[in-house]
Amino acid sequence: MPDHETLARWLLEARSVAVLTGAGVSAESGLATFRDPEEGLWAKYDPMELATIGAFEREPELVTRWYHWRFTRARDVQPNPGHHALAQLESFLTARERGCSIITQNIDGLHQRAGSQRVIEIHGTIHRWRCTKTGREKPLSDLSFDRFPIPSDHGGLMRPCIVWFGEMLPEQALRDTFAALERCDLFLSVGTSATVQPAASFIEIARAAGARTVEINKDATLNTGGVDLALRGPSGVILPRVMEQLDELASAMPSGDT
Ligand code: BJW
Repeated sequence: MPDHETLARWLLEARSVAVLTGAGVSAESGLATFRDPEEGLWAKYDPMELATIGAFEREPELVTRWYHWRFTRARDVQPNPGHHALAQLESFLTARERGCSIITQNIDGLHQRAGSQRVIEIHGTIHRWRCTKTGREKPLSDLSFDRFPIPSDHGGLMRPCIVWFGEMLPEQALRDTFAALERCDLFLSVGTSATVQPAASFIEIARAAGARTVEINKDATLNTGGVDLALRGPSGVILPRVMEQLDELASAMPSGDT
């Protein structure tokens, strides 16, 4: 049986699905991943000079300009067929009273723009910024980017609500993630290199809870050896194909059986 059909069958059987996504899911929208050796952001820029609180404190103007540029990139691209297929999967499962959570490391908001409702943003979002003094948040649309860095109303600076290296993940997002991992009987890892903790270990938690594990990725990763099924290729091609197969299987079943 082809792998995408196996996955469609597992999706049909699943009571609750957790999907971990990474930068690879947004690559086909035109956003660079982090660790691609040629095109990845970290091939061109040093993460320690941009994605840490120390970097922001040393060079607030540079770091603010960099994240403003990242925001304009995210704003100017569109969700791709992979994002749309995941939104479709959520609707499919929700209509059958089954669980579906997208746990994303991406800060770009593209899952939500594709229509996904239950998205847990474990590395935060570029669309909200907060004051370094009070922690008070504002949507990015309320900020004017006419000077860099951006002063807050309370004598601090505005920084993006994203998780930099060495920072804790948002508490509520972590709680929601662990609940989804404990609950799921099918775990999909899509478009992530599985190198950044703690997200890279979520697959172990799902596996320990008894879930089947699947990886969809363009390249092999640290997770590939241990998964029950690995589908190799672009998520914007594989996910729509899986959804097509899932719809076919569901429509071939007697009503009430899906
Ligand atoms: C396709 C595709 C297509 C391409 N289709 N696929 C335990 C051990 C060791 C270290 C640590 C540890 N615990 C914590 C750490 C430190 C650190 C860490 O993990 N470091 C590692 C690098 C070793 N973790 C942290 O600091 C985290 N905080 C934390 O744990 O707090 C507790 C703590 C505090 C202090 C000390 C100890 C513990 C926070 C991590 C925050 C990560 N932030 C970033 C930057 C955000 C801001 C920004 O965007 O600029 O988040 S790093 C960057 O990596 C970004 C991503 O979300 C994250 C993951 O990357 P992702 O998504 O996997 O992208 P890539 O590029 O790596 O992979 C893309 C994949 O897609 C590839 O496989 C491609 O092949 C594939 N692909 N096109 C399908 N079309």
